Amino acid sequence: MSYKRTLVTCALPYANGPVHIGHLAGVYVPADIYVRYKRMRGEDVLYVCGSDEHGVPITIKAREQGCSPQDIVDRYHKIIKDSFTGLGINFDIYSRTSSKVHEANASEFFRKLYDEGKFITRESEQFFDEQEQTFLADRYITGTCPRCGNPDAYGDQCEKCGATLSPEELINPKSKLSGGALVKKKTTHWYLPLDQYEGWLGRWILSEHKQWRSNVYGQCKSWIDGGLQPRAVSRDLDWGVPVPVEGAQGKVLYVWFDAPIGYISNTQELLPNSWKTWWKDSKTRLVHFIGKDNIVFHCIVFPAMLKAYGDYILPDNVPANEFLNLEGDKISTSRGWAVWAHEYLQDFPGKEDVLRYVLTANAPETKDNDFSWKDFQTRNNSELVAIFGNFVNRALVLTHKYFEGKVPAAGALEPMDKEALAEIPALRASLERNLEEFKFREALKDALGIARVGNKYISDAEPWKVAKTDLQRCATILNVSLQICADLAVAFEPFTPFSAQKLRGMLRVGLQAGFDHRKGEQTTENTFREGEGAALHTLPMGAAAAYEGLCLGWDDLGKESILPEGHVLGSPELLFEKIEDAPIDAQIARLEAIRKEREAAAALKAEPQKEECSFEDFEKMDIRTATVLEAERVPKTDKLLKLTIDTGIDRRVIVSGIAEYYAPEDMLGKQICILANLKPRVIRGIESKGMILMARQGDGKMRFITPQEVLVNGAQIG
Ligand code: B3M
Ligand code: ZN
Repeated sequence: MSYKRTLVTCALPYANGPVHIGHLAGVYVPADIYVRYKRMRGEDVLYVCGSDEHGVPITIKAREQGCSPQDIVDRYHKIIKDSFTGLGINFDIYSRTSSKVHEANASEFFRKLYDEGKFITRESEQFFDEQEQTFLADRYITGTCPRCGNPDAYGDQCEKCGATLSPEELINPKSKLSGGALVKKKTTHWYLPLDQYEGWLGRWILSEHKQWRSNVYGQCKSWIDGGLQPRAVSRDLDWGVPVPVEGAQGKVLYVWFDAPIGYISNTQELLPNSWKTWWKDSKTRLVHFIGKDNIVFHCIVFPAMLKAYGDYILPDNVPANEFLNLEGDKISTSRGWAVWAHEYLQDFPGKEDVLRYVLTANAPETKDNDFSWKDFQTRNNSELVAIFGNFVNRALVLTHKYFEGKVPAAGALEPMDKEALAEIPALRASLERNLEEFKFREALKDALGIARVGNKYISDAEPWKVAKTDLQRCATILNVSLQICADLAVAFEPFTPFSAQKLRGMLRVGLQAGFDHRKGEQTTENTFREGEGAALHTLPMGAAAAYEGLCLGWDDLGKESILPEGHVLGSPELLFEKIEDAPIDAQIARLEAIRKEREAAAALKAEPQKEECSFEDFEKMDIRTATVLEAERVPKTDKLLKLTIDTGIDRRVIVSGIAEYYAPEDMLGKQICILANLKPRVIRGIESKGMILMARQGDGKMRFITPQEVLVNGAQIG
C-alpha cells in the first residue's frame, strides 16, 4: 500500500456559543466522513480542531453576562467539545487558542515575521472611548444605519438591513461600553501587506488550483481580481495573544491572525516531536474544512502568512460549504433560530447518526440548503428505517429463524442474485469517487444505494416464502443478503458510525481501522501513536475486538463472500427506530414560538416617521379635549361605537372604530382628545363630526389619549 498522509483541519469554532446544525453540516460532519473514509483506505490522517477563544464577540458576551472572557470560553469550550464527542466527531486533538502552547507559538510566528520585516506599520485614527479609556472595536460602536435608519446598527454591520458598514458611516456613533460620545485618536498597527502576495496568490490559486470547488475558486478570484490590500494583524484590545513587541502594550494579535495558527499549535501540543511532519513535509496533503464565510482567511490570508514565514506546506484543498437554513429561515444564534448540537443530543438520545445522516443528505455543498424537522423525520422513517434498517432486519431475523443464526451456505447463484451483487462494485466506485471529490451528498446516495439494492433483492426474492418449499434456495438468498449487510457495515462507517458499529456487532465482525505503515499491515488497534508512518487514529471504530478474527476493511466492500459459511451471527436488533410525530411536533412548536415572539417584537417596533409637514399644515388641525357623555354600539357592526361627546364648544356625535378595544361602558365619562375640525362624514347612516385620537401599536392594539389630569373640555392641544 502506498503511503499517503493527510492533515485535516476543521474551522475552530468561536467559544462564544454552542455549535448548531449549520456548523455541523457545513464543516464538522463532512470532515468527519472524509477522515473516517481516508483512514479506512489506509491513509495516515491527522484530524485537528479546537476552540477559537479570542476576538471581540467573546469580550462582548462576557460584559453582557458580567463575567470574564475566560469564564465564557471555559463554558463553551466544554459544551462544544462534548457535542463533538457525542456525535462521534473524534478529533485527534481538540484544544484551545487560550492554551500556553498556542500563545507561545502564535507569538513566535508574529515575531519572526516582524523581525524579518514582513509587516508594514500604519497609523490610523480610530474611535476612542474617553470614559473607558479604550479604543473600540467596530462591534463596540453603535449608531444609526445610514442605509435603513436602524438606530442600533453596529460599527461593522447593520443587522436590520444587512449592510456592511464602517464605524465612520454610522450616524451619531456611540460607545456600546459607556454609551457616551466618541473621539478619534491615532493608533499604530501592524499589517500584512497582502498586495505584495497578490501575484503569487493569483498563480497559486487561479492557475494551480483550478480543481477547487467553484464557490471557493470564484470567491478567491473576485478577491484577487479586486486587488488585495494590506490587512491589520493587531488590534487594540485586552483579550488575546499580546503583540510580542516592545511598546505594544494594550495590543493583541487580531483573532484572524492567531486562530489559523491554532491549527499548528494544536498539532504541536499533540505531537511535540513530530508536528513538523504534518506541517512542513511536502508529502503531507493539507485540507481545511470550513464554511463559506471563512474562505478568504483560509485561501488567501493564512496561505500568505505561511508563505511569509516560509517552509510550511499550503492547503491542497479547501472544500468550503455554503450555509444551512432552518425551516426556511437563516440560522441566527442571537434570535435562537437554531438547533443546537448539545440540545439535540439530549432530545434525541441514541439518534446521533440520524442527525449526521440528514445533515449529509442536505449538505449545503453547492448552494444554501434547508433543514426542516419534517424532512428529518421523513428521511429517518423512509430511508434509514424503511430501506437500510428494514433490509438488515429481515436478513438477520430470517437467518436466525431458518439457520440458527449461522451464515448459510450459498448454492449456485441465480441471475437475480448475480445482478444484485454486481451492482455493489459500481456503487463502491461511485462512492469512492464522490468521497475523494468532497461530494458527500452524492456519496451518501451511493451508500444508501447499496441498501436499496439489498432491500429490493430480498423483497423480490422473498426468502420467507421460498423457505417453505426450497430451504437450499432460501439459504442462497440469505447468504447473498448477508454479504450485502456486510457491505453496508463498511460503506456506512464514514456516515453513520454508531449504526455501522452496531451492525458489525450483529454480524459479529470487526473493522480494520487503518494501516500501520511501519509494520506494513492492517491494524485493528484503537490507539494513537506518534511518528512517521504510524496508523494514526483515535476513532472508536469497534475494531479492537475482532470476532473470531473476522475483521472487515474497505477493500471487502463489494466482494462476493465477505462472511464465510457457518459464521455465527449476533442477535438482531433494530438498527433504526421510527420517529413518531410527537418529538418532531415539539421541535416545530419550539421554533414556532420563537417565530411568533420575533413577529410580535417586530410589530411593536415604531413605524418609520411620516413625510415632513409644515407648521401651517399642523395649525390647520383643531385638536381638543372632550368628554364622553354617552356610548353605544352601532348595530350590526363589530368595530364601531357611537359616542356622544361634550367638546366644550358643542355636544356632538362621533362614530369611532374602537369597539374591539373598548366596551361602551369603558368609555363613559372618560376625557379624551379629538380632532374637532375633521370634515363630517356619514358612517352607517350616522353623521360623525370629528375623530377620536388613538395611539396605535404595530400589533394593532389601540388606546385613546387622556390628558394627565382632567382639564376643561375644549382645551386646545398644540
Ligand atoms: N472561529 C470563525 C467561524 O467560526 C472562526 C474560524 C476560525 S478557523 C481558524 O466562523
Ligand atoms: Zn441598516
